[in-house]
Amino acid sequence: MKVTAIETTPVVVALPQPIGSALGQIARFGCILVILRTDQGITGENLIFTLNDRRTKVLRQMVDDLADVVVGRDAGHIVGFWARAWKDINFLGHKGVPVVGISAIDGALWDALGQATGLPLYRLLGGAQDRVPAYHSGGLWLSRSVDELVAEARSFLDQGFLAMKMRLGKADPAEDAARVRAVREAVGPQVALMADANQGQSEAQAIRLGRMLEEFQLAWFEEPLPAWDLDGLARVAAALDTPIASGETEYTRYGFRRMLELRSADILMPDLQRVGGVSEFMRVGHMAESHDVPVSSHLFPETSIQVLGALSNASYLEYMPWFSQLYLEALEFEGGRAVVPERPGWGFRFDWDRIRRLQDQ
Ligand code: SMN
Ligand code: MG
Repeated sequence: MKVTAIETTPVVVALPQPIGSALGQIARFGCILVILRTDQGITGENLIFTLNDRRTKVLRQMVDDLADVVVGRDAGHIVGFWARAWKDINFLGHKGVPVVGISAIDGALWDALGQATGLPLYRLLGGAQDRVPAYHSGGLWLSRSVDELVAEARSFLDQGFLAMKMRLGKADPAEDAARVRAVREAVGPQVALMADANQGQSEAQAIRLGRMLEEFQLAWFEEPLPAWDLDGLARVAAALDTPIASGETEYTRYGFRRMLELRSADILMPDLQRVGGVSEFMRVGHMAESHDVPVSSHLFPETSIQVLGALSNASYLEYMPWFSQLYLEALEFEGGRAVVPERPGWGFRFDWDRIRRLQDQ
């Protein structure tokens, strides 16, 4: 089976209302849908995006421009594609947009392989489990009042979730601590509660805030420091009992290798779009396994579930429903765990009728 074309199509997905985080306000997403065509009529799909539809054209151009690395080649030689593309992007750099381009095509190749073999990716990748614990991440924003936080946390429990994530980043750490206290009291001691600072703290602030939060038994304290400060993160991790989760802003095996060497985080959180796709997520997952470090996913629940289903050190799937409306199928949950689809490839296909309606808006 040979790759005949890579096609990209943009679509903007708007949130019902803007949300606040330490990354700033988020109102919409600029998505690039990737379709990989083959001479057998089989297609592979994938999705990448930018926050607030900013600089989306650059992502699209990167994917379009990498097509010549894969078109005309064997669609099953995914490792070969990755190695060629890695060499090809050397001059532009081995982080950022070039790696997102590789991720986009890598994921589409894996989906095409799944479609061709009839197997879900988690089975093609080895298969570890068909259920993955999931936490609700689509709420508890910094922009919510304490009353809204409590109501939203309860609604997640009513939906059957046993784990959820809130955001940190108020100017006064005592206010962050009060908000965590309110949510912890609303959900009780059994629920896994995560808190994400979205890189908004200095090392001293992170240690002080982390100490204030120890009593709430967080499942993890996420991305306290700017993503480039892996040494500082290691010191924060050493200073606190609460586990540190990080990695959504890190790239490839080389970035995660450094994190593991430094012991920057207790839980790694690769993001399928930044890590380098399915191939690199698996490499990072296995490398983390050799350090007895668990991995969680970042965004993209419909696709990330297949890689977590293939790793014995998978911790939580981040359930963020932002792009769910783009797919024909919906994720299913049972007892707080997401069900890994047994359908081919990702197990989720784009809903082109819905996508065309969004493009016309
Ligand atoms: C996050 C990522 C992207 C946009 C907003 C918030 C957050 C997460 O870091 O982990 O979900
Ligand atoms: Mg995060």
